[in-house]
Amino acid sequence: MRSLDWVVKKAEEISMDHSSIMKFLEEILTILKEKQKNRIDRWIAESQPVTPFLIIGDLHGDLDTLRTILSRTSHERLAKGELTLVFLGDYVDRGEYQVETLLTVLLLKREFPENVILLRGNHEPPENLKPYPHDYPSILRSRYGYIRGLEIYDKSLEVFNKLPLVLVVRNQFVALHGGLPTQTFKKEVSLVEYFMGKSQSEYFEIMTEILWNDPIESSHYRIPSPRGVGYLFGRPVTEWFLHTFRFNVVIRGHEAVDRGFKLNHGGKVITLFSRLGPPYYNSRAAYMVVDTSIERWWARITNFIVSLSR
Ligand SMILES: [Mn+2]
Repeated sequence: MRSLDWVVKKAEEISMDHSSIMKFLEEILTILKEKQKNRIDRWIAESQPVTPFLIIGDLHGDLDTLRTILSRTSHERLAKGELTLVFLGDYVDRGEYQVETLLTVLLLKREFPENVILLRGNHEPPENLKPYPHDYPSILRSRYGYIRGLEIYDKSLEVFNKLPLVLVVRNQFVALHGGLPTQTFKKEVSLVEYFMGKSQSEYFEIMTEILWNDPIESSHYRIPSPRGVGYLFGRPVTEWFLHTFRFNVVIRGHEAVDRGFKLNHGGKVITLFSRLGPPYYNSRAAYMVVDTSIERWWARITNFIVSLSR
C-alpha cells in the first residue's frame, strides 16, 4: 500500500520559502473558488454516504500525529474515491509545525479535491472574530520576516474564508467544528436556513455559533459559553436537530478531551481531538473511521474510534 505520508514531505518543501507558499495558496484559492458556485456551496459541503469517512479533529500544528494518521491511510483508496477524508478545522495556532500542518491539509485538498473536506475552525477565523491566543501570524512573521509573514497571513485569511462550515451527509451525520447553532433552533427552517439563517444579519451570528459552540449536558437549550463567544448547546437542540433533519449523529472537534474523544447527549454528539502535546493535557488523540453502510453504525460509535498516544 502506498501511504499518504509523502504529502507531509511536499508540505515541508513548500514551507521553506515565502514565494512557494504564496504561489501554492493562490493555487488553492483557485481550486476552492471553482468548486463554490454560490453562497450555499461556500457554507455547506455535501458528501455522498458511499465511502468510509476518515474524520480527524483539531490538529493545532501537530504534524507528528497527522503524519501517523496519513501513514496508515491508503493513497490508492483516496485516489479511487473509496475513502473520504474529513478535517474538523483548527489546523493552525499552537505548535512548532503549524505552517506544515496547514500546508499538508491544503495539499490533500489539491490532490484529491472531491474526497477531502476541510472544514473551517475558529482558528481559521474571519477578520473580525479572531481567537485568543492566535499565534499563527506571529509564527509567520518570525519565520518569513515581517512583511512577507503578513502577506502569507493575509493570503491564509482569504483561504480560510473559502472553507465550508458544515459537512452534510444526508440521513447519516453532520460534521462541524464547534457545535449546533441555537439561533435557528425550533424555527420553521430548511436545513440550509438552519445553518445559514434567513437573512444576512443572522448569517454572522450563526457562523459564530458553528465555530465556537460546545455541547453541555443540560435540559436548557442554551447557556452562554464560558469561552466568552458562542453558547453551550443542550440536549434539546441536538434532539430537535437530528429528528427534524433526519441525521443520526453530530461529529465535532473544538474541545481538548482526555482520551481524544467524548460523547454527549446520549452518544449523539461525538467530539474528536487529534492533537497531542502541550498546552493540552489529553493522554490520547483520536480520529474516526466510519463506514456508513454498516447498519446502525452510530449505535456502536466507539467501535469506529481509533486512538493514538506517543
Ligand atoms: Mn476550536
